[in-house]
Amino acid sequence: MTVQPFVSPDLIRQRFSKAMSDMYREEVPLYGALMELVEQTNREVLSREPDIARQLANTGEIQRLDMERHGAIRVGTATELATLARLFAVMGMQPVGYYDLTPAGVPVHSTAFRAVHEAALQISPFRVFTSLLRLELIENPELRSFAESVLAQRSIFTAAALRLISQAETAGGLNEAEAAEFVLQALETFRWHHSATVTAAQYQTLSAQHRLIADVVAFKGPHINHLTPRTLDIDRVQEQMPAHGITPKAVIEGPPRRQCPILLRQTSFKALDEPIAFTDQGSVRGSHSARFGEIEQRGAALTPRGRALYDRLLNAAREELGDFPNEGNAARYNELMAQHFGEFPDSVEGMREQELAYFRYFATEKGLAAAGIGQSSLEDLLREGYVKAEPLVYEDFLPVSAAGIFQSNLGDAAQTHYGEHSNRQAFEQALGRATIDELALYAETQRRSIEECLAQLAR
Ligand code: OOG
Ligand code: NI
Repeated sequence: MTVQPFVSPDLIRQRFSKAMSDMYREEVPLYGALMELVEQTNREVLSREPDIARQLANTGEIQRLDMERHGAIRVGTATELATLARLFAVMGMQPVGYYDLTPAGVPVHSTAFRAVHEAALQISPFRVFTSLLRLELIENPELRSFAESVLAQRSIFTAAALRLISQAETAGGLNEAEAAEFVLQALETFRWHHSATVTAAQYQTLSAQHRLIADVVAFKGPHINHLTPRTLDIDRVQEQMPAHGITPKAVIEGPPRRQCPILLRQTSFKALDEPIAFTDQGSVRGSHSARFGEIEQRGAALTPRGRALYDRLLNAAREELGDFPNEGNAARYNELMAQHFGEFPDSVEGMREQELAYFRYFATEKGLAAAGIGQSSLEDLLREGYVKAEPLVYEDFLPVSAAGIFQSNLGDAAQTHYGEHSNRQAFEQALGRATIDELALYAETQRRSIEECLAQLAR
């Protein structure tokens, strides 16, 4: 008997990300239009700005840029979330971070499934922002138990997907044929369904409580609600969207435009109204909007100190604005953001000296050619040009931004105020494991890069 080797989880994730993108492109043509616009803009930026091209080549990000994307889903039960964690684990994706969306009036809490090691991220940085509906926040007991009973009846995974997950867990991996089948079966969980699992009236009741509750409860599964490509110039894409038949939300979420991008900037276009058949209607008569488009620009991952500064400046700008950013106050918001963020150093050196961001260190050609520098300190090596620091890219999400993305798709009517807030413990209990601290991951990557760089120069 010949032993068939396992396909690496990183390659399964890379294939799954591609399969998901192909499916979404077919189902939502505007996503295809957005992808083209992003690709074209990225090409322009790379030829216009040799420094950016050089930096991305140094860090290797240039190779992952075209396949870089994140998606988002929302699930209804602990079992669904825990099984998703197992499904994503087959593709080398772990739950990183905890996001509480209740302050923004969205009754969910979330994590991001993603690869955690820089080498794995390089093969495929695919991430899925995954939210769990907090049914305990539905005050009406009848509605809550109705939602629970509807969710209890559905199974969001195919039998073959469940079998392959168990197989991967017990055998330690999947061979080529199993991996190919796994990608196809896993995809089914995220597919759009044109028919709901409830009547039109039940849908209305759920939706009246919160549109998000209807989106999770009334369907057969957690349809992927957007897929987000990474752009190198989000302002340019935002500006060009209308000419391509795409209407963006009023403001770009995250930090303002800078020389040295930090964290994550995002913008989205409104969810599409799509025809849906309810269980008491023969033909397609109702409609539901859930699926939208989004783009993102990624910058440096911030240290706890950098993040505290970011949060302080963002809060100050929003406080001064006195309202959620919207069409009416967008210009003022951008002004306030630029003004407040003037305090945040906008150079690699400034951010490094003040320990605001994480970096990866690379031995330069000059460093590799020099002899007898093995004992020098990192600071000396940097000063002499033997080592170069490049910002470590932020791989995660931002709660205030995520809230803005949710809101822009739910409409202003969705502003509910929940008494209860963050409950990481309940989330992790549902998940069946702890979420990983993203800051520890960045610190580890930075430490490994210093070690490798010094080892290289000592040789
Ligand atoms: C997720 C919204 C958040 C992001 O990129 O921050 C998000 C959702 O609507 O399910 O996608
Ligand atoms: Ni998103």
